[in-house]
Amino acid sequence: MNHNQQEIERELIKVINPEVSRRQFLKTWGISGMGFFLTGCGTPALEDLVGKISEPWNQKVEQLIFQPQKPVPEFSSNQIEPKSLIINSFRGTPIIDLEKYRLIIDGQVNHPLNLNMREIQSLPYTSMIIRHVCVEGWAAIVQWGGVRLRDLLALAQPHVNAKYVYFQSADGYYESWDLPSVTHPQTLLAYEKNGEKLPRENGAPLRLATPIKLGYKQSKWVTRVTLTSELTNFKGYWEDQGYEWFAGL
Ligand SMILES: Nc1nc2c(c(=O)[nH]1)N[C@H]1C(S)=C(S)[C@@H](COP(=O)(O)O)O[C@H]1N2
Ligand SMILES: [Mo]
Repeated sequence: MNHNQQEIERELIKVINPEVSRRQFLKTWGISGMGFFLTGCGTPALEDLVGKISEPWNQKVEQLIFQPQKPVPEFSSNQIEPKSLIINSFRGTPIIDLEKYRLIIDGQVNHPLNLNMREIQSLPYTSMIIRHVCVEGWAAIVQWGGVRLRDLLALAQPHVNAKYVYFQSADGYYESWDLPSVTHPQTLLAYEKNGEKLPRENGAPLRLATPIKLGYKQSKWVTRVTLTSELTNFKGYWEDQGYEWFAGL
């Protein structure tokens, strides 16, 4: 069974703010939205926003973000298996206009973000060599480079009641995660694979990568990250067909 994007969006709107209509929703959070990085003069620069991290906000999330979570041991560069990562896309590779591409972070946050790739790549870079495991019976040791999701959440400042994170992808794929897994130091939004610019079929410009969850949790072509206090009837593309939700490794 396959759910369409509008249906998923409607479910998400219900948990974010039951009162707003879809149109209002799009106006507030979407293309014409109130993100911090809309072009034009007078909008706060990334540095200004980073400065605001010292303001009080969700203590629980702050703890999750800054407390040391145990890292998963990594591999060395000579262990990378460049041919083993099998392309696994339920609907082919979507066409994304990189000039227009934005990553939206919204929902239960103080500062919704609307970032282009230049802004994302100006954030601290992290590289890791980990094993990707697909339930379909294959695995691959891969190097991923990108930004820690926890750094993006620190900028967005989650509300006290934020508990889950929804990821929407350009191909209609969707996923939901628990917050501690999202703030794990090895959970990245990656734009690099095995030392090269992330290929389109592997999720360019931005995909999830982590050593703590199965392959199907690691959304490719991520366009939107939405924090919520509840899970909806839609938990994830594979989960809604019976796969396990937590899917930890
Ligand atoms: N948007 C999107 N993300 C996705 C998928 C997909 O079909 N669409 N497939 C998932 C599955 S099952 C796996 S194993 C990995 C595969 O990543 P790769 O194609 O880069 O090897 O992507 C995951 N993320
Ligand atoms: Mo997979």
